[in-house]
Amino acid sequence: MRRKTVAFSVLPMAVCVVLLVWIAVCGQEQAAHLDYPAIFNKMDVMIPMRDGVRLHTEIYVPKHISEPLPFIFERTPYGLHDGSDGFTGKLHIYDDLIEDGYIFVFQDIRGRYKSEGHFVMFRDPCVTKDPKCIDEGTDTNDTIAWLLKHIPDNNGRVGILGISYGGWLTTMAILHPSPAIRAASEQASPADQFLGDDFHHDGAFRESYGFEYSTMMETGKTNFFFKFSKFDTFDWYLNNLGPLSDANGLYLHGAIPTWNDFVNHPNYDEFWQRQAFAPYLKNLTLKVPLLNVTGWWDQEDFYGPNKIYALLKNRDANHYDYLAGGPWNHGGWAGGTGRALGAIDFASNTSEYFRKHIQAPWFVYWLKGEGELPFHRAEVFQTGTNRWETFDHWPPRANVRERKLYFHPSSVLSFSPPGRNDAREFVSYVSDPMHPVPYRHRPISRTYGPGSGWYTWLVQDQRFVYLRPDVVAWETRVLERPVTVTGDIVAHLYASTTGTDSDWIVKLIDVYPETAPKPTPMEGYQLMIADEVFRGRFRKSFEKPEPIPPGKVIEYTIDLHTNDHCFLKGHQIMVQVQSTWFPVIDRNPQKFVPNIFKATAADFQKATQRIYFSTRYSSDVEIPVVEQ
Ligand code: PG9
Repeated sequence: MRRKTVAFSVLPMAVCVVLLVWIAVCGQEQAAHLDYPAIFNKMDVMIPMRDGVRLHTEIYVPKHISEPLPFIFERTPYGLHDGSDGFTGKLHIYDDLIEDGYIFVFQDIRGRYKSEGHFVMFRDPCVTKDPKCIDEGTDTNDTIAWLLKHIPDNNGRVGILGISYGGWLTTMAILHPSPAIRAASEQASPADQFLGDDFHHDGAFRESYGFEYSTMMETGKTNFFFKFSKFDTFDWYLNNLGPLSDANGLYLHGAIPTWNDFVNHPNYDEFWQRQAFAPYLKNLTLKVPLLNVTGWWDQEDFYGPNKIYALLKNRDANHYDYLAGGPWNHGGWAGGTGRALGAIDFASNTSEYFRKHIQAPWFVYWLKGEGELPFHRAEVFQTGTNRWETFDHWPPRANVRERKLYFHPSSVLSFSPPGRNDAREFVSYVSDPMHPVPYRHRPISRTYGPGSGWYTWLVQDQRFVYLRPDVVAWETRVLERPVTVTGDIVAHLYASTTGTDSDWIVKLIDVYPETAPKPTPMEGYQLMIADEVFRGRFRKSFEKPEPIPPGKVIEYTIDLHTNDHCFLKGHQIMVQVQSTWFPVIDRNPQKFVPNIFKATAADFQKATQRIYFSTRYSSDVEIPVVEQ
């Protein structure tokens, strides 16, 4: 089917606000969209599931069909939000698929918006053979069975996809997929809410996100935005909320189930392990081709898609496991051009490229049998050089050498290990939970909202905290040749604290040159390339936290995840270390308490931190360097 009519209508901002994951792209570029009512007939139906609960579903069937068509099926907890033309705003992100010819299906999941039933955040998958057991996979399969029977002119094939919560729904659906599912694309699906996605990173609680997301989803059937009494939520979380133990008493009154789960499951117990994908995916042989999609600066679910790809690739005899990665924030590939993120310009339209040259041909091949078999396992965009690369193995093995960037005295970072002359063995700073380091520029407006800095905080210039007394840094000399980092990055931190618990945050940064004759905002810019927090109590086990012996030097291995970035000639590589990142990460009291959600104001204390770089305790960041 060819594109026939193009109407220059612009997605209204109000729609952007409720679509959440699309908000990142809304308002950045004015997009021209298709004239959907001219292309589709719309059906609005309630589809019965095996337990009788009916799910609200909108079906868009092309008016002019010359051959049976496959379905593209997306499920969501965020509502379908029909525009003034009566058509869902969700169609806007599918323009590049629409022109290939599909029947589009959008569904509110159980208990959300116009669907019946009860919403459960991350409903567990059925593990029994009980035919009445329901989960997100059975709801997907029941809907597909209904569609195949009731919608004429379908070719019997279904492609499922979704971003974030929608990506998680997609991953759930491939555990026991209907045979009609012939292609799936999880995009930014969380994989583990304790180790790396929305709610915790390495056991550290994502306070502002956890609070705002759980209240948004569980206050009613539709999205609710918590009303802060202050614009600067840094101030609100620090002074109005204070310790997490006051949240229920002051604001939530026990009414938000997911918040209560946070409080009752402070460790990586069975509750979190059951929700994580590793137990389900590590032994799964993929029956469905899967395109995993990840953004290098995804502020919500970067861990997830990379983990799902990695869990599946080892048993992938069919070659069904694919990865696409690019310079995007959460969902940024789905709309807009992807030419820039915040102040960072990528010199080409990366999101458009993904939609036209990766996503569209991939679905066409599997659902319509047209085009060529997608061959490469991974297609990723290398930032710095700003070019697309393809790989048969990801992370690549050929021409890559693990190298360590060692910390030295006088803030020097270098590939040489510390020598005998390094007299000063450590640098120290005081971490004060009453004066935490902000994770983005203040004022920190609420997470989701028009103009919020949330969507681009990972690319904010880190000079706003550089040289704070509680942020320490190491920097290489000006690079005489480029250093390309492709693959997994790991920090090894030797550190001590005077407290009995502590957070360690490591940021790998590309420092732009200070050279241009005319000042530009990019001169000296400090761009984070990789970052992570590690909660010290979990250094031996995420299940059984232990106090840190005060003053003892301990090695922390911190996974900084994967990337493809070139530090260009003339740039410098920097590492920053700090112990607070507020309010995206809750404040560690720095005194071991059994459950931080129950810590009171009196438990929070200052601590003096030391980061070591001696021959015995040589802290470093290990990077996979591509040999030139
Ligand atoms: N990052 C969102 C989310 C997914 C799953 C659980 C909690 C939050 C989202 O954008 O859907």
